[in-house]
Amino acid sequence: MTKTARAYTNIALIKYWGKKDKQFKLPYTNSLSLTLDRFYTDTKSEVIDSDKDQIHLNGKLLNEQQSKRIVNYLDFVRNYFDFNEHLAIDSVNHVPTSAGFASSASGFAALAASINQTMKLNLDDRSLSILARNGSGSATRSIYGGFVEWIAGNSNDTSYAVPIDEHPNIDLSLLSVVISQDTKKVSSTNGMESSVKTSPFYDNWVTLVSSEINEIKQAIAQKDVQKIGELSEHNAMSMHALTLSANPSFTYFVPETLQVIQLVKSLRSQGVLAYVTIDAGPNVKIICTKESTPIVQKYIEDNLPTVTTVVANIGNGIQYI
Ligand code: 2P0
Repeated sequence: MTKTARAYTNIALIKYWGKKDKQFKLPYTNSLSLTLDRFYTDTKSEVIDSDKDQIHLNGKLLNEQQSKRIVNYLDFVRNYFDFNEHLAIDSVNHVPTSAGFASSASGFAALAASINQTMKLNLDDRSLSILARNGSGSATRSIYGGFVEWIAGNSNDTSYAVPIDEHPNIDLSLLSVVISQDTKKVSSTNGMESSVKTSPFYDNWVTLVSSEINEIKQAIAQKDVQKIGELSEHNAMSMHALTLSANPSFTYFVPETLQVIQLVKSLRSQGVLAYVTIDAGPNVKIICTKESTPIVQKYIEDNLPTVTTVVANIGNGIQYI
């Protein structure tokens, strides 16, 4: 009996936004994330006597169209590791869309870990992060817990995640503010491609990220949550500036996104520790401390009654259950 592989989602503090190689999902820059404890994917797999893979997601058998991305990934893995067997995959997402997080990071990290076990590939964590990257870029980082850096590299073998501090003793929580659960109009893959090709600021982004990665690693070592927050917020705003400066321009922000940003700035002017980060969607994540979390949560909910909030803390790397 193979065990269930569990992977947690992660939030990028210094973001991945742009591929220099689409086939292997090699990014232009390093990125740095925090793995979260609340949201995860559980995946089991087994070899089946069939010439087709069978994919169950949340208890439901996916049709050909729905399972295309996963089957393409399994084809890649079969080809890469030179095996022919087809697999039954049973994956359960505990990353509710209502929590405002995408499930591709935990989804492909759990899938890679599960295949590693079932096919007895004996991959170490580094190779597992390489395998997860070929499913989705952000999945590279979900192999490890805590603070994780994805080294961009320049080939399939040199682009992988490394743990910075898997169990940091730091007073940092993340408040997720859920504004909309609608599917985004521009996927991350298309959004980053358009930013790379058409934003006049893309080269500046690459330069900025390399310095912000070094600065945030220092702030993590010093357990300086305020500095981590300042760098994360600036990096997120710079990423979203790439969407606004693309041609044609686009944005993931909706009016409430800007309202949350204003509320956080107002709290900060009152001395409350709170900084925003925003991924490729309208929802806002707020970096807080234990002390500031309930204050921020109440202030946001009082001022914006239509949003919901969820608190997450620092999570672990891949587990087998
Ligand atoms: C990140 N995001 O670093 C960035 C920040 C969204 C904004 O990685 O094309 O689903 O599968 O590699 O990983 C989301 O993009 O994209 C993402 P692909 P992915 O977390």
